[in-house]
Amino acid sequence: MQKLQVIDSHTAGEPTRVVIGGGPDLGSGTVAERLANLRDEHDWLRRAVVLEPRGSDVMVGALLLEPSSADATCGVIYFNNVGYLQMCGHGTIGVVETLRHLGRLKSRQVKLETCVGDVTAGIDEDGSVTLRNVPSYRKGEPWKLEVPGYGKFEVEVAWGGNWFLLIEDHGMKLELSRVGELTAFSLAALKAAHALGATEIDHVELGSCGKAVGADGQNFVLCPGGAYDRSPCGTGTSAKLACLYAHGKLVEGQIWTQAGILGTSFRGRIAMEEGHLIPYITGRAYVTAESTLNLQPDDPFVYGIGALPTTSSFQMEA
Ligand code: PYC
Repeated sequence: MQKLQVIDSHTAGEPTRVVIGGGPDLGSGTVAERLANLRDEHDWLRRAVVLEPRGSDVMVGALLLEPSSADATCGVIYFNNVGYLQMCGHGTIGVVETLRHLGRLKSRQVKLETCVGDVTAGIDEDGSVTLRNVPSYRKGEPWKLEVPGYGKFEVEVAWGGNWFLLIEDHGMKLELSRVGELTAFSLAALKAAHALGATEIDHVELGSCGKAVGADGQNFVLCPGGAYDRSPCGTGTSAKLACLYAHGKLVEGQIWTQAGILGTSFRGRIAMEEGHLIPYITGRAYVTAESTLNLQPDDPFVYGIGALPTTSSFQMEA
């Protein structure tokens, strides 16, 4: 029977399941090449790790790899209920906390290879992790998007390691009790943006003032696969910082506290380095379990339940 060793954690409420042993040999090459191999030849691993009954729609998986350069700690591939993520901010904080928990860090500084470039992270005195993300930017100017059934909204598109459609003036309250409405609106907006050819966008970020939760901003982030991010989303916070900078509302070094829908928060700031806007995101992760996943060949759901009428199929219709 095949077995996978995993460590579970959550970062500001959003879970990460790190696969530390038992995965397939993906050969050598860049993380992007090994991701293509995992996706094309071994997608069973993603399904077994994050789908029900072992996982759930909200679970993000992270497969650790041997690094391809000597100065990197490891490579990492992120995945979720419907496929592969290019980067993951909360997941990176979870991976670093997992490596610390396992005693695998030689110093408080970590360099991880991802399929969109190297990211570095440092463990702070209080146990939080500060991630130096990939260069981020807003794509073009804000524009008006007609969302059928809802109206016309000013939107922005930004890269923070994943592609985000950001909407601030949506007129909806960002409250946990309204997750159904927020999800339905986000899916409709995503569908409208895709219909206009912006098919690279895979996350929607609804923003609002964060005063009620003691932050500068609050967000609701819908992930590919239809689950909402329980954390303020590391790549989403990076995209937001890039938009704030483009509006002249954030300067280098200024701290921006970004709360998510649960009211948990990340601290963000930007630095201009070699002409690029680099987001620094600080958050805290907690290890919640160390387990072995058993993959019994006669289990009808050994590779997960793929056809439940969950938010995943909801997303596919969008
Ligand atoms: O923190 O970047 C993030 C993220 C992406 C999807 C879920 N979390």
